[in-house]
Amino acid sequence: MRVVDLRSDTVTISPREMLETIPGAELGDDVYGEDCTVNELQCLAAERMGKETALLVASGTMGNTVALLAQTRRGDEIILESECHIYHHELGNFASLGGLTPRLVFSKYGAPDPRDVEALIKPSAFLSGGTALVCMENTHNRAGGTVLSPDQMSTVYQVARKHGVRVHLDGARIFNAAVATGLDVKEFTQYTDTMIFCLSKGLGAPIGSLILGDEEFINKARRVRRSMGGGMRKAGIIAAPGIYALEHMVERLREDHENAHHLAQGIREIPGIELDMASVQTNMVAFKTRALGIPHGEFVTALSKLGVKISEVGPNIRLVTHYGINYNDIDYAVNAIHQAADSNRKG
Ligand code: TLP
Repeated sequence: MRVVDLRSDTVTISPREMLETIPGAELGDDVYGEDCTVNELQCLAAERMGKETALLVASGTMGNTVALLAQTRRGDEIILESECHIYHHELGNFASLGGLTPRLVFSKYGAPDPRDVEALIKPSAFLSGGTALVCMENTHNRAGGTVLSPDQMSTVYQVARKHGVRVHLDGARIFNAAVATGLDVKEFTQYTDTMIFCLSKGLGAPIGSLILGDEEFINKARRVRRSMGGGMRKAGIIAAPGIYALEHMVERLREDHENAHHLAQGIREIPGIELDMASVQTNMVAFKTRALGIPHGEFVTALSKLGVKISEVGPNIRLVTHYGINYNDIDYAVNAIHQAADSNRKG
């Protein structure tokens, strides 16, 4: 049976040309800082993001965790958007490994109101840790891949700065935000002190994420990474496809966005499917089937029987477009969704 996998952009199979960069990669021991290919990737990433320096880590989760631990102390508070990945999908590392207390700020499309952020900022005192960090996520996964505009990021950043609080960006999919708006990625990243982005999502690399910030922060991050067993040796085999991803895979994200839009258009009229077109801004389509009377888990199973893999993320069903998915696959998925919805009505 034909299978169209829309569970996540993390399932992307890297292009052959990308994987062919691996055998020729110049390698060295990266714990000694001697892997030329890793160093090249880190320089390239820092340059693209307009940050002083960068550090390669195994995953986005490791990147966020290392970044949080490298700039906070146990007992500190961090301000998180209530639906963010760090809070929902990273197994509470900020608490269990970092000893941090989350203070949540609510939003509709992932962009917190700076006044709500300001209201949560606490000075450090004897009775409480005080706010060490404000985090943002762009694009915002659980909101449906929505973009925080540079203006929205800027207002939160200004509020944090006013109170001497640092800002971290979970920019796992920050290039999707840049491509969707036609802006240089630095327009976004100028409004954060530290950040991560992922190579292994829409950019299609097999492994890896980068942490970025100034030298002092990255030196601390290197220590935390090492303590977690994340000091990798000949990591150039990860970095080589990462360089290819940065050089060849960014602009094509546009295709994923067009496919997601086409998908959303194809299913938005199905009676009982609740899909907010305003949330369809990048490579994700999120909807609910409550009004159809089908629990999300059952809808996911029904679709998989029709050859379309989708997932349940938070309060939504989520479909994600990515490299390897074409217009034809989207039509196939649209048909399957119509079929599953129709058979439920008849049944
Ligand atoms: N997100 C995954 C799942 O964990 C939900 C996905 O399929 O979307 N930040 C954001 C905003 C993310 O969406 C993810 C992955 C991460 C961090 C973590 O990256 P990895 O999976 O590399 O640890």
